[in-house]
Amino acid sequence: MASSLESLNRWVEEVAGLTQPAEIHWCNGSDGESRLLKEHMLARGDLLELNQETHPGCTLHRSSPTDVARVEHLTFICTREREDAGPNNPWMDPAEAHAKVDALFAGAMRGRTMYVVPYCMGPIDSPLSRCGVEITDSPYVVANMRIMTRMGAPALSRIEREGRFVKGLHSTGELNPDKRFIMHFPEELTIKSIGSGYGGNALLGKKCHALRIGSWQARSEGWLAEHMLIVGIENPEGETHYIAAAFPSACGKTNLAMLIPPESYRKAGWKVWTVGDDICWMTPGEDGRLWAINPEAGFFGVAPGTDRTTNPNALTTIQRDTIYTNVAVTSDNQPWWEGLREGTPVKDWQGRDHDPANGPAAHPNSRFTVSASQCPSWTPMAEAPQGVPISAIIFGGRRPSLIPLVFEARDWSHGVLVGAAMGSETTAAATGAVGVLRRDSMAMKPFCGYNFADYFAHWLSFDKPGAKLPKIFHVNWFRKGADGRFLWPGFGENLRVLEWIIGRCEGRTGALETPIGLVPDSTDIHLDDLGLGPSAIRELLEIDAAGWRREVDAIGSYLDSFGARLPDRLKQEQQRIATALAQS
Ligand code: SAT
Ligand code: MN
Repeated sequence: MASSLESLNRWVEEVAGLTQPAEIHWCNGSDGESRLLKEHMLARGDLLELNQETHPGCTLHRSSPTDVARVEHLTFICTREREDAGPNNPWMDPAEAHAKVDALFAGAMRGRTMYVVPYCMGPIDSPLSRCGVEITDSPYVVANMRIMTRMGAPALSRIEREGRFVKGLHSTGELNPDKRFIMHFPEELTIKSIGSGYGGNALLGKKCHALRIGSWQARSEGWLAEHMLIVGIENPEGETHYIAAAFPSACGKTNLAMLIPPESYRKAGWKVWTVGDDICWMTPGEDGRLWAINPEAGFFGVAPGTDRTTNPNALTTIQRDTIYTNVAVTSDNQPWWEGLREGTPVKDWQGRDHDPANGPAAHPNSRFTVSASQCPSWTPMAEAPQGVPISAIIFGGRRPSLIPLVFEARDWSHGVLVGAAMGSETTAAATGAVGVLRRDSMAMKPFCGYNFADYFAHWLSFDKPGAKLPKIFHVNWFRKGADGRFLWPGFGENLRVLEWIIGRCEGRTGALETPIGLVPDSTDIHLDDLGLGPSAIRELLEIDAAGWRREVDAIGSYLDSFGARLPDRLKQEQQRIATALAQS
């Protein structure tokens, strides 16, 4: 099956000419195709079968030990003008980048099958969705793309109808970190990725298309492509508010998206609905509100820490038909990771006999890939072509000190500053040091496909007459006390914070004005039956003026690093807060 779209056929031929595959397979996404692919991978050892009694349909993939996470230093934005990529991105001249990777792609698929994977990001019939085609020589990538996107014949039909698609070329190459590049050409709507088979580097629909190229498309078309979960909170009156929340990788987006309400809330009738756990595309609707879709169809979640106590919905979701990557296994071949209370690992993520001297049994960035529809809290609204209306946007990161449990921005401009100023400790989702505080604006530092200064301006541009924008909040679940322990219990209890946020959106809950924004008084937020002492509550909600003066100075220096392209309004917001703090 080739395509009726000439430009697609031509590109596939061109790529085949360069990479020299033994054969070409156009993926139709059918069950039969998927079964054959799985058998092929099991035969080759790309996949290992897990315990089919406890985990029917589940398999394990062990990646190359040097290929376990995103590689930000090898991920380039290749725009004609360096300034368009901004100081937030590694940049390479497009001609140089093409020459560099094309040399690596030459003959790279010899002896391999080249898969042509048409996919749609978002519900197949949604005007907010966008399509792409990934060419890859990795059957593991094909299997993951089938779970993570709407892949196959319906996507190809849409592409043929629309005549446009994002081109993504991928090869695992030699899996050599010295010959690994993830190149983005936003002006050509093209991605070229070689030398890695890992998630965000290789499943090109995800970070490469839905965020880096997507953010570029969004800017020119007037929408937002964001690193956000989408969750619906239904109150006892049966009204559902949808919230979009940006946290860096491995900071709890999946847990928040699948939250199970605490007992007393459940009894009162609160419900939580999962729309997405990682990416959100938002567009202003005719009513002035922002309407959001989850462009993905599955979860590519972090396994470690996932347990019946922390995220029971996720654990149920991944009980069947799941691809596990780099987890450990028990003696009866069940998947295992740190934080999972049941079971004992006997083989580590590299397949060695487990020895704690070698480090954790599961890789800290080990993952599960699973269809979102298997999640007990999944809502059919995730398939709604018009998306869901967003009531609140939340920003947050891992901040052990200073940042209170929750605060609300005064207005949209202040909210954009709050997002731009986000900081978080780094995690194992990317290679490099873990636990280092860095600025990660809107959790998009690794994912914004253009200059952050222009991105902030784009965010500000949504504030126009007739707009009914969501309120913007900042949360911090990761605050630690003097003893180094987390002050906040997190997980299901986070609903208490969401309840306050929804109350603010409906205008029925109080807040105190402070120089940094609106903060709940301990009586505004429902904490009394939580067992936290009054001093912990005070610490979680207090504003340390001296600490904040230093923070706002640091935010000022960060904003200055974007030079003259930074919108004045952001700097004015920062100065307004600095002045208010100086007077407090
Ligand atoms: O980039 S991945 O898709 O591998 C996961 C993440 O870091 O959010
Ligand atoms: Mn992510």
